[in-house]
Amino acid sequence: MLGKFIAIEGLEGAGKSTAIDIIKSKIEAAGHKVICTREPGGTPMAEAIRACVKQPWQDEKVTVEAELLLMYAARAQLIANVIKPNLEAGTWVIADRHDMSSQAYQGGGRQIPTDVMEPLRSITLKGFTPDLTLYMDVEPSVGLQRARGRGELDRIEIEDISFFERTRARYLQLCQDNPKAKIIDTMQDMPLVHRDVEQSIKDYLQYVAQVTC
Ligand code: Z5A
Repeated sequence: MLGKFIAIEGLEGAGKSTAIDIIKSKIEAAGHKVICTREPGGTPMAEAIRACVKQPWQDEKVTVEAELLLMYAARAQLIANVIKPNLEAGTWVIADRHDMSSQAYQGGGRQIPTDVMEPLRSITLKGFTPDLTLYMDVEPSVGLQRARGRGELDRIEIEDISFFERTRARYLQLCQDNPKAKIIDTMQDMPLVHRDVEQSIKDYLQYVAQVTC
């Protein structure tokens, strides 16, 4: 692929939105065209799936299997219609969440076994992975307090703290096993978080410049 695919991951309230703004402006300043995506979502069909996944369904129980399948359906649409065509055209793509979210939330939080998830990952991704993942790490109690300050909660945000603790633990484990993932400590004051995000993207841009010349 000519463009690069950068995924930003983390629990709610981790500060992904601000990190994405910083990263986008640094990459553009280096002369690359950039688009941003969000998951679930990012195409008309995937946005409809997002609305479906986030809303409470009153008396109908949303099964963990349905939630899992919807996440991968939305991802398949986004990869085929937006991410890959843009990367092939040389545009860089910054993703607000990607597959690591499913591994952490559905695999860790919902405790879906890896042998159930792997076939879905394989069908959907076909080996496609981010060139760089920045995981914005936050303790669940801190992140949820930040996120909940914003108002109404969606179907996943109302889960209890142990769900988010399992999700965070899985994120940390996935980052340890992935040499292309970097952890940013977002419990620091904002200027320090922004400094670390800037440094990570500066290092990555330098690395790309070296390997392409
Ligand atoms: N989900 C899933 O289960 N499986 C999947 O495969 C995928 C997703 C792809 C998407 O919701 C939901 O779907 C999400 C995971 C699940 N559910 N939950 N729960 P979303 O897209 O609506 O929500 P989000 O991705 O979690 O976004 P968010 O809550 O907006 O998080 P954020 O973008 O990281 O937060 P922020 O807006 O940048 O920051 C939140 C506030 O904290 C803001 O006021 C900041 O100014 C403040 N903040 C940020 N950093 C700091 C620091 N360092 N100090 C002080 N204050 C800070």
